[in-house]
Amino acid sequence: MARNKIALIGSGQIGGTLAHLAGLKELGDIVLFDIAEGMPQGKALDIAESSPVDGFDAKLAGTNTYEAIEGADVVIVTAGVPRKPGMSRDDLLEINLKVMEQVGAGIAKHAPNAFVICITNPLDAMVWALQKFSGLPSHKVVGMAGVLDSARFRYFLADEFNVSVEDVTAFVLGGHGDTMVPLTRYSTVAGIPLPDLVKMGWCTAERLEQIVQRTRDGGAEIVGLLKTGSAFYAPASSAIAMAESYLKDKKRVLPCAAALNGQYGLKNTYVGVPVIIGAGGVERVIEIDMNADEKAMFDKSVASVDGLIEACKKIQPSLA
Ligand code: A3D
Repeated sequence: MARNKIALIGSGQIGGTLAHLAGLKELGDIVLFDIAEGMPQGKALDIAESSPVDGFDAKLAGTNTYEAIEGADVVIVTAGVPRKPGMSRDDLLEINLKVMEQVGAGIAKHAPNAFVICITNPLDAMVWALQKFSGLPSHKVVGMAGVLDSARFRYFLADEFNVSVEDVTAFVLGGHGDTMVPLTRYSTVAGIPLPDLVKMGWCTAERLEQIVQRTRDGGAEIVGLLKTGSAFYAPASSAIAMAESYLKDKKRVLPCAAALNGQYGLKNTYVGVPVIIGAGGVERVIEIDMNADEKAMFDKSVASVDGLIEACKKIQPSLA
């Protein structure tokens, strides 16, 4: 059986890390695409030269032409510009919308059967636009944000409670950004929900709220420290988990920005919700029960995503 083919559109900080991880995990052959000449070729060669040391077999190629992604099984999109200190994700909208138009056309022409994972910010609006520009079925185009946001939440909780990250599950809903909705009720340490841990005296409700806020600000915290760009290791790991679930038909339940067609009472939009990812792409959107507070936070988050989608339609009327 031939190896899977993974195309990475954008070979910057996240793209390079994705290529390295996909190689280490032997997910398939890897094509790094970028508009910068020489850079994807250089990264591909560098990672290929690490393969004898780490013991993985994968062909790596760098390219500046879309022909090279022909027939890709998975396409992960990071093309565009990242945030600099002081910039919000939304400041990136206009520049990255143009990039999504080019990328969408390239995917439609050369990899129409791929499972597409978008990472470019502002995430929910960009994945919505990429699906429109590419014309691929909406269950094959998904956005990465919730896996990263919940990983941050899990890491902070594990650190606070001094337990293994493996035993912390966490649940984050809504758009990627300041309005994301970390759901404490559905987040657990070895199955014990966080509100119960507060009752058991593991931490105070105030401390838990601080951790929730740090999760919401998790991206900005890294931008502030790095100064020259945004997070890339954890975002890459998160997208690889989604790609792996698709390629191996693992049917993992992961929070992703998914197209809603009536679920949660919403249509024609992309919002972070729990989904099952398997060989069929997004095989199911899971509709969870929310209490009044959670629903209010979710609605606020949806409204902020809707605002960005409307802004995209103004910039690019063909999307309306
Ligand atoms: P960076 O290292 O700048 O890489 C982006 C790459 O895209 C660069 O190499 C550019 O040359 C390339 N590029 C620009 N325009 C095009 C084009 N038209 N076609 C192909 N390639 C192009 O950024 P990064 O890898 O750090 O981040 C990439 C994106 O991910 C940014 O939009 C970030 O804001 C976003 N991001 C999202 C998350 C989420 O959780 C959703 C987290 C971190 C970063």
